[in-house]
Amino acid sequence: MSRISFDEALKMYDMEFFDLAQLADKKRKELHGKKTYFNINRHINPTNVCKDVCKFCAYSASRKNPNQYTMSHDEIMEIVKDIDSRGIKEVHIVSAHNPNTGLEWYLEIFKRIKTEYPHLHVKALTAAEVNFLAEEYNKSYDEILDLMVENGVDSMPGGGAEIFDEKVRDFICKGKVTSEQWLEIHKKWHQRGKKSNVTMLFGHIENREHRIDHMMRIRDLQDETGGFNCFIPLVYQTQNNFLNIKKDITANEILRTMAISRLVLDNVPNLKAYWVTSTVNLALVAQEFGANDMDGTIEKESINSAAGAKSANGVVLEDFVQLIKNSGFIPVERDSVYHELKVW
Ligand code: V47
Repeated sequence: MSRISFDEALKMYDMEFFDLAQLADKKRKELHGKKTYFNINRHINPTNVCKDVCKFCAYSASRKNPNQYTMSHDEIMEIVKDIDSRGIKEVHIVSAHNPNTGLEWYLEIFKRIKTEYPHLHVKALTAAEVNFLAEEYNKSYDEILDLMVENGVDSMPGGGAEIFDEKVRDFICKGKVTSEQWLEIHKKWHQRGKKSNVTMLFGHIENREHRIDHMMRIRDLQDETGGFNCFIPLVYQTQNNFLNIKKDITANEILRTMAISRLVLDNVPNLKAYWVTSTVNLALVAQEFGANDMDGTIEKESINSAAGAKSANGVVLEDFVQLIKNSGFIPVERDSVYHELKVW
């Protein structure tokens, strides 16, 4: 089958809803059957002090959130000790762009975790953080990426992709990593034989064309490197931020976007329904619209919950598994780079 073009993808938004679902489901079944992946993970957000001023962000302490915090390494290690004792396998570490800590503070987090808990998978530093660290400490991307590898980062999360269209990007997060830089950083990471994810923030001021353009730019890089494991459409959360979007995107539009991304991104193996931003119920429905991954149990989440998502305390593993089963899919625990660990 030939590849879906920009225009064809755009037209898919006008398809009959369930015909679109069926097309995406066919692709999902070819790739994954009825399996839905998840992992047992914990998010840690070590600081919310941020030099940047993204309009959509409610987490950053420099804007609407006056409660600044920066964790000490000992505090972080206390969390890691606790999660390791409970069998959690991945720590997903995302910080704000804190100009007060020094580069070593960031690197020491990974080094200490990897030294004391070498079996834990460290997923850390978005391309936005990599760009911030490179600019702040006068380093090249290559130097920062090498330091990440040396200090124990295993894979990169997909944060900071927002919307690649330059006009929209400039409006919602001017000054942060540009689209070109974001893609360059991931390309360099993939060239080191490492894997990463890629996100898209939607449901704010962008339109359908911007979303398709975003998907196309991902598809192009993936053709070159093959390094993306997963595409994660993040539904914009409306509270406590400066974008001031009063109207929530509809469930219909979210599911259409998920389905179209499953079809356009024919070279990205996994599509994540990130329950944090879509709600658990819609994430379960998204399984019928091409999604084959539900992220994980998460435990603590600060970035999206600051903007209104009901995710501050994660989900209970047994409930999560049962929900996937009840919706007619097979819950499969995976590791951070999509090796299957256990069929639940
Ligand atoms: O890049 C910030 C987003 C992202 C809001 O790689 C918001 O597996 C919605 O990237 N509404 C960080 N989203 C989280 C992230 C992520 C999450 C889970 C899994 C992975 C992965 C990556 O959160 C940011 C930004 O796009 N974000 N504010 C908001 N108001």
